[in-house]
Amino acid sequence: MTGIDALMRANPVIPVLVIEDPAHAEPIARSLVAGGLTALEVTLRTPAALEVIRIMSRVEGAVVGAGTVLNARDLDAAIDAGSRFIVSPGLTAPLAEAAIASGVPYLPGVANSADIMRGLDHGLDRFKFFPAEAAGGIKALKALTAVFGKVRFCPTGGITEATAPEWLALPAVLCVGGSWVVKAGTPDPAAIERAARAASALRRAAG
Ligand code: 3PG
Ligand code: 3PY
Repeated sequence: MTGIDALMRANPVIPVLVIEDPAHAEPIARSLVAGGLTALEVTLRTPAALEVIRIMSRVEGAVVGAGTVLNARDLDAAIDAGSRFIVSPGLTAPLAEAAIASGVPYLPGVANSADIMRGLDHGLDRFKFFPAEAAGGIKALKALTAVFGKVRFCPTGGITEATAPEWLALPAVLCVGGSWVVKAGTPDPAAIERAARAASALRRAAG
C-alpha cells in the first residue's frame, strides 16, 4: 500500500474534479498545483474525462488519477490515458483484482465494515470512506476505526472547506476528498488557486 499511502499523505485534500470541457483542464490543473494540491482526481463522469486526464498529466507537478472507475474496462481506459492512481466509489472483487494486478495505486470506496473486510481480504488497507457524510459522518468513521486499527481513510462525499478540519483531526484520516476546491462551470484560476492554498494548509492529525 506504499503507493497509495504516500499519495494520501502528499496533501490533506484531494480535489474531486468533474470537468465537462477539455479546454478547462490545463488552467484548473495549473491553479491547483500553484495552490499546493498535486494529487488530482478526475472523475470518469463526463465524456471529456479521459482527455482531461491526458492534458492534466502534462502539467508539471500534477499527479493525475481517475475517479469513478467502476470496472476493469474503466480501469484500462484510465491507465491508458495516463492515470497515476485509481479511485472507485465502491469495492468489487473484479475491479480490486484488476487494479491490484495493474500495479497502479488504488483507493477503493468503502461505506461499512463488510466493505472494509472485503478490501482486507484483497490485501488493501487504504480506503475512501464514501459517501462520508451520508454514510454516518464522523460518528460512523470513529466507530469503524475503533475496530479496524491499521486501516487509513480518505473520507469523501459532502465534506466542505468548513468541515474538512474536523475530519482531518481523526487519527485514521490521511486526507479528505471534495469538490469544493473547483466549482462547476468556467474556471476562475485565481479562486481555484486560493481555495487550493487554503486546502493545502490544513493539518492532519494522523502520524
Ligand atoms: C463526488 O462524488 O463528487 C464526491 O463525493 C465529492 O463531491 P462532494 O465533495 O461534492 O461531495
Ligand atoms: C468516485 O467517484 O470514485 C467516488 O468515490 C466518489 O467521489
